[in-house]
Amino acid sequence: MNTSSKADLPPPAPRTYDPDVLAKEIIERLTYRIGKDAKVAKPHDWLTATILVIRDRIIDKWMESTRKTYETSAKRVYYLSLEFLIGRLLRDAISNLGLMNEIRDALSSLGVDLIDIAGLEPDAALGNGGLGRLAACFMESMATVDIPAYGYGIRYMHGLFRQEMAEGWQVELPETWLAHGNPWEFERRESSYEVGFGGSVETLGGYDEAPRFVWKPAERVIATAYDTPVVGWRANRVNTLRLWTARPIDPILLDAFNAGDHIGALRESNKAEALARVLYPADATPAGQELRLRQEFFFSSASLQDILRRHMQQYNDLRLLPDKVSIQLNDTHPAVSIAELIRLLCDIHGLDFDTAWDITRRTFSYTNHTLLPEALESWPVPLFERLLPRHMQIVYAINAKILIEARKERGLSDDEIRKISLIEESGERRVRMGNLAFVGSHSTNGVSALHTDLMKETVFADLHKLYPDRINNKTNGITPRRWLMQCNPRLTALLRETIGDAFMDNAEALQALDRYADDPQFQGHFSQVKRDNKVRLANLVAQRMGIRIDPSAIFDIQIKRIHEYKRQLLNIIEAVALYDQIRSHPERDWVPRVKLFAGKAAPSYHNAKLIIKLANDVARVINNDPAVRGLLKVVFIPNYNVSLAEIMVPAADLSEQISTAGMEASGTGNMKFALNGALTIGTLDGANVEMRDWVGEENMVIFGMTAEQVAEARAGEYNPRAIIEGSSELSQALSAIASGVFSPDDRNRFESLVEGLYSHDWFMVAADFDAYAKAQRDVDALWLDSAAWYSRTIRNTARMGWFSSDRAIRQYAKDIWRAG
Ligand code: T68
Repeated sequence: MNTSSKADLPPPAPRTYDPDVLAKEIIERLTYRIGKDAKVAKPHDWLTATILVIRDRIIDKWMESTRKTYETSAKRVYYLSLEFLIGRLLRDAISNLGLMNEIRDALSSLGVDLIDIAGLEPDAALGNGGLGRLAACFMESMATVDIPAYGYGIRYMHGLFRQEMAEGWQVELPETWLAHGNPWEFERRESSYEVGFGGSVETLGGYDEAPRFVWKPAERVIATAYDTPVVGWRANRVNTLRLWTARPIDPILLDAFNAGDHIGALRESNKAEALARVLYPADATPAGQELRLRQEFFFSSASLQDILRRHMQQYNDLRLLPDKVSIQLNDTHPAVSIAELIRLLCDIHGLDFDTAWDITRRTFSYTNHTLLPEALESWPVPLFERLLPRHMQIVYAINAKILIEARKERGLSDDEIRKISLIEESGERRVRMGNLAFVGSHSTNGVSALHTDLMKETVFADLHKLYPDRINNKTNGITPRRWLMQCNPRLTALLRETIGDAFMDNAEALQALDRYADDPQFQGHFSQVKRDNKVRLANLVAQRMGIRIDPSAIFDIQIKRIHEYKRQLLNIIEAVALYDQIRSHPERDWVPRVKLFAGKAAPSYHNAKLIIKLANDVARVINNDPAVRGLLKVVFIPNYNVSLAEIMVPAADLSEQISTAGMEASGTGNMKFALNGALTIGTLDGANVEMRDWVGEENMVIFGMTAEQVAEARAGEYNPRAIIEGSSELSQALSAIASGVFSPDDRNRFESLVEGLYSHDWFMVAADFDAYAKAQRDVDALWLDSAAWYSRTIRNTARMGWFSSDRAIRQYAKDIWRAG
């Protein structure tokens, strides 16, 4: 058959949305794809069959989107991220296709309940926390606002570990999301690339020619693509999430095998496959492992080869790359891409260094997600050089260019030069990935206004002086599809009845709700929705943990990674102080409260794991003390993930966003809660600051030191001991914890944690404690005035539209990518 006749073939007719047809197709998939008779099919089989039917509807749109990008020569955006914290996809896909009622009816005609089978889908937990979840929200928004985009990452066989509790201690177990296969993805064997490691660099060319460099890697692996379609709202567009898996070049060393070395014969294979085996579970601390650097290079190289192949096939001109391609680096994890693109342009495609450098800078942009010094990635020079010898040369060449320019044209001092160098010289020499990402891009953005300002003053102060136009802000956002419409169908229905459907296409139309904030009837409906969501969570807690919680109490929720800067400890200490107060003053009108926690700690983060144990120990004592009379409960729900968040967020009355000011780059949980009608108790940190600007100071409970005050206290003579001794509530709570009231089996368990507060208290728990406790009593007072409470929480929902990731993506597209 010749190609023109293939191209002339009409595409198959798009699939219909008729429930009867859908039901027939589900049975057809069950029979012919899964090989099961409906009579004996297990719930998992129904799930797979349903996904396959949905997937067909997506494919129609997917091909249309891909074709349109090609035909209009549109610019493509590539989002490179080592993490995509997607969660479940079924409900997202059905709802964005507008197929919810049809699928529900189709399944129920077959005697199958959609909710039941949807609950069997495993979470794709290919991320640690905010950074990975942001990537997932951005993928959905890019499809929604019609930007031709590809996400590139790694198809980890094991995502973030499963957390179990053993007597209140976190235990990590492997997560196996692929155990039942993954019906969403398509393996693309034809999209396979070689990725090298180690070896040496040969220099070629005569004495009167420019040298040419040839990297001869000692090891090579194959990267193979797996594609998952990402459907935008109303299926406007379907984009691709392309995740790489690693395979050996030779699946088995046959000589070794035949010689009887059955294990050794698989060594290469195991080594290759280790690359895509597990997600590193460290949040905000560099993993400091060779395998991590290998993962970073592996997916960077495969992605760039793929991007260049697609570009060359369509345009056959590398100089057009910055006009047709934007590559966004999600933190520094893919920053080695900058050196890899230069290598591919120079060594493979024959461009000179200066041209390659110019193309590279105009193509890349970089998002920074943290200021924590311990989290800024850097690699020891010997390791980098051994694994990536050619890239090490390129890093030195970039460094020379930047530093010579800075010295000659800008007259920078030695000290200033030292700070902008790509190589850290103090102690062991290291490659600074943040500086590489900054200089190799045309844009470096922070994720909230405060974080961006602090970036200019701290980590990138010197680079900012040299390149004053480069740093810009793109405040984070969340997708209102998953984080309102799907996770909170009751509130969505109420909103539609009240203000119509406009908010479903434009979250900022939620503003129309503002005028109902003081309407008693609407408040009644709004509070009933909240109550229903709380009952759902209370049932989950009862089932999973055997703890009864009362839906009429304040549900006070802190869910996020466990980290000292996020100050779960402050919240727990306040619970202990409140416990003391309730017992000492039984005559007062205490407001019933349930403090809920969930979150994972990095397996090597000692204090974070101790904080989890403390939460559990405190919970056990408080929940079983009859003197508390049920007025306070503390619950730590194990194994926090996206699906659990989807149940907890709509059920919150109070959202805890209490990080030490200046430490949380943005936060996105804060946005999810406020959108779903929770009141925020929070510090002026990250995006909380902009939330206050949008929802109004009177509609949040802000407390504590500002970022400036924190910096001053740290630079001056902060004396936490004096502060603790000056606060009777705090010192009593701390001595109860330190003396073993909550850990009778090991009285010294929390001594070190408490001692850390007395001796340095880097995260200013002591400094903020009294303000926090007072703010909590203000919350109690407000709760007792239910009209005042709901008028505030309704205004939160009404005014959070700006925090949609659609807005964030439009800003990236306009200011950074010039796409769409
Ligand atoms: C988070 N960062 C920020 N890092 O902490 C949060 N780090 O304030 C912000 O809202 C969010 O990014 C999105 O911008 C992270 O989640 C990591 O998960 C991480 C993972 C590996 C290494 C370092």
